[in-house]
Amino acid sequence: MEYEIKLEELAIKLFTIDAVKFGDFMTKSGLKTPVYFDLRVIVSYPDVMELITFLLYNSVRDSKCNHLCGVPYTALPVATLLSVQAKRSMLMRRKEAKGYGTKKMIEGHYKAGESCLIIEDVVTSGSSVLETVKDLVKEGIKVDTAIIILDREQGGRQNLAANGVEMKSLFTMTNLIEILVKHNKITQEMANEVKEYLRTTKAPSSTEAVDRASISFEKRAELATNQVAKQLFEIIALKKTNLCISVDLTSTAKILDLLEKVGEHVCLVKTHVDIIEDFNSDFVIQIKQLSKRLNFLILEDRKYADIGNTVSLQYLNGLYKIGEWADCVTVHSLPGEGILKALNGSTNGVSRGVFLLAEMSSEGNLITPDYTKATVEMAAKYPDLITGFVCQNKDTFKDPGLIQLTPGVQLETSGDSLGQIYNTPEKVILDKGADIAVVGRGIVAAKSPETQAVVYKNALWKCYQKRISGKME
Ligand code: 5BU
Repeated sequence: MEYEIKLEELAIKLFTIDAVKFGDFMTKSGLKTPVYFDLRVIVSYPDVMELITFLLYNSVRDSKCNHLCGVPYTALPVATLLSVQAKRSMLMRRKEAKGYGTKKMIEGHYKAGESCLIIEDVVTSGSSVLETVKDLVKEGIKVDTAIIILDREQGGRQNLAANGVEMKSLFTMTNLIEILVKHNKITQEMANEVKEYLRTTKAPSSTEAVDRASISFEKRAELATNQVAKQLFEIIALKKTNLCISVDLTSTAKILDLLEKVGEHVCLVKTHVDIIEDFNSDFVIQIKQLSKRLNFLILEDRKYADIGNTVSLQYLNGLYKIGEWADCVTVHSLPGEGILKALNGSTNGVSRGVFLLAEMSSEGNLITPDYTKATVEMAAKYPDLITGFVCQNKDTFKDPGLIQLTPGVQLETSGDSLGQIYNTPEKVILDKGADIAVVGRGIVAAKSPETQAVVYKNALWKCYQKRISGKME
């Protein structure tokens, strides 16, 4: 109750000090608006600052975040007061990088893998919040919540949600206006005019999305929520290779012989266990030993596509008992969420990993943009299980803690006679946003697979380095 009373008190005060004005105004972008906010003035009113701190305090206290960060400049003093009161560390984002020394955008003491709560005054499109989020995420800091004084209800909430940031606000514009009408500060007619304006004027969809492709693999390891993704990012960074070999061979001896030669150059080995003619338990022991010795993970490209119950049987039983040796598997989203529910969990205490198929490399495949979008949305509900997506495009997903695995890679673009489409390492890493490139016949069918693996490894790594250095033409 005290909270409600104080909230109304704040609304009236904001009106009284002209932080909220009604009439005919022009926005920065030249649009007409009947309501105008300028919260920069609040610093001159200690009672208003105190009220805002009081009202935001609980959200900060209840958050598990390591740090707070105010969006420059208006929210900085508010964040400072909250930081002191909640005894929570504050970070500061620079508006411009320093011209000398380190190009640091975030000031304060922090470590990659820590989390940060965003504080902001007014959100219209959400782009200012996202600029701050972007710089924090680049440092490996997780951001999932933004606390706002006023939500203008013009699309900011949706834009933030699309970037994985939940917005909590003291007021929405509608509810602020209702309070002001109740206290006879504005007429019902004015309230209706504002409501009509809100109904018809939306902020454009924000383009300030976090660019996962510009973040280093070391930092992304800290942002991963699935243990297999974290491990894979770490292996990639340590071995300096984002090459996955697809060992599409039909005898265990040939597979083991190939891996002995190329294992040190790859981060991931992709198998199709059902094409092996002499599969046996000794093969499993040997490939696991190789994976430990040469430090790579194993992805069984099983492409599960059945109802949850069948998939859980296929995963743990039968001849192959895939769940016992594969670090991760590929899964279709086609059957719906049941398939993820079936796989969610761990085997013998070890976290499982799933690469969900969001797109395919083959010509004429029936996956549509809506299917891809629904697949990414489905994955968001299983942060502990999803390692990443098998996909072909950078825009398919945004979360920097997930991995883009892209098959269909060869040094020369072409295809095969059965619909496979190939892209070069440059194209998949620099244009298409791949984190790991899958190469099968490009290496396996080469005269010297070992030499060719090194060629692919170096080409892919060079592109990755170029990508994170930001020097793309
Ligand atoms: P290739 O020899 O480099 O063409 O082998 C590509 C591998 O990736 C092969 O094992 C396919 O089953 C796998 N693959 C693919 O090529 N395209 C896709 O969209 C998916 C998997 Br999903």
